[in-house]
Amino acid sequence: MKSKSRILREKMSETGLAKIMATHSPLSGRLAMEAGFDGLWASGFELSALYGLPDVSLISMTQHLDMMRSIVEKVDLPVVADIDTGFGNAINVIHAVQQYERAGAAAVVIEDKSFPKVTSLIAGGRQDLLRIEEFQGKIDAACQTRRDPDFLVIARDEALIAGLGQDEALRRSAAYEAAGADMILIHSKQTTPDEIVAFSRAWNGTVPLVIVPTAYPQMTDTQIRNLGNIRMVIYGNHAIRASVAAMKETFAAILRDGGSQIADAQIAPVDEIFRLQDMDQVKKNEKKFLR
Ligand code: SPV
Ligand code: MG
Repeated sequence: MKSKSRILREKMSETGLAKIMATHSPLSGRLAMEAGFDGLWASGFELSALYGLPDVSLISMTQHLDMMRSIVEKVDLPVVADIDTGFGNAINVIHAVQQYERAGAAAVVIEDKSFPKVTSLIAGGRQDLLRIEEFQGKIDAACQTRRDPDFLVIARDEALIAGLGQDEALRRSAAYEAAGADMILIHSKQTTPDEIVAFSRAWNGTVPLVIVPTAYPQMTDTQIRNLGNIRMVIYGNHAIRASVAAMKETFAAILRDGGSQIADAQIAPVDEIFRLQDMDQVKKNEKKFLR
């Protein structure tokens, strides 16, 4: 049987661009699969938000791993695990990669921030990056730890997020490729794609790029493909934002209308939740086994 890492690699080479949706639960993962996404992003931001916490290294590795494991068990798609800084230094990375690979992740993304990190898209955030050599050690440790050679180690370059400019971003990405990274995630919080387009055009490394176009949503799949060296796009927090918008609307409507009579028609029917819970299988099993 093909590993999920192999499936993800093949998806990128066959289609040219893997489309990955963020998840914070098996339920949102299943909805992303049914919508047609190629893979899932086990997002630290989404899980932090689910717990009502800021994304500043407060969620433990165990919490995130448990969530990812429950997604892997329920959803038949490759999962790209957002392991932040790797939960510490290269020693922590070794442990994390062992755990995440064993739990069924297809890839890990490790970012070059110092621990504890600060969420990338916040205005005026404290963005301290590691020395390049130190982060190279973490990438090397991740590569040497994986058991499946197809398991993807993706280095996340936060130089643009930290305001260090394109030259530093290119220097870092080249160093991370030299350390063994299979792909480079280049992140930007500019509200236009210009910075990412410029980086992509200037990138002369051999490994492909990953982007997370949250701050610049105007960038289309076609524009991404046309750049030629981006093989993965992660829709980084759309599951949690869609949920928040839907819940706010429904809760307000129920209070405003003095009951759920109007809201009821606008939300998923209970039968749809039964379907997502696989209740039909429970019924079949009852018939078969309850004697
Ligand atoms: C996440 O979804 O946890 C990410 C993407 O790392 S971002 O929040 O844009 O940094
Ligand atoms: Mg994250």
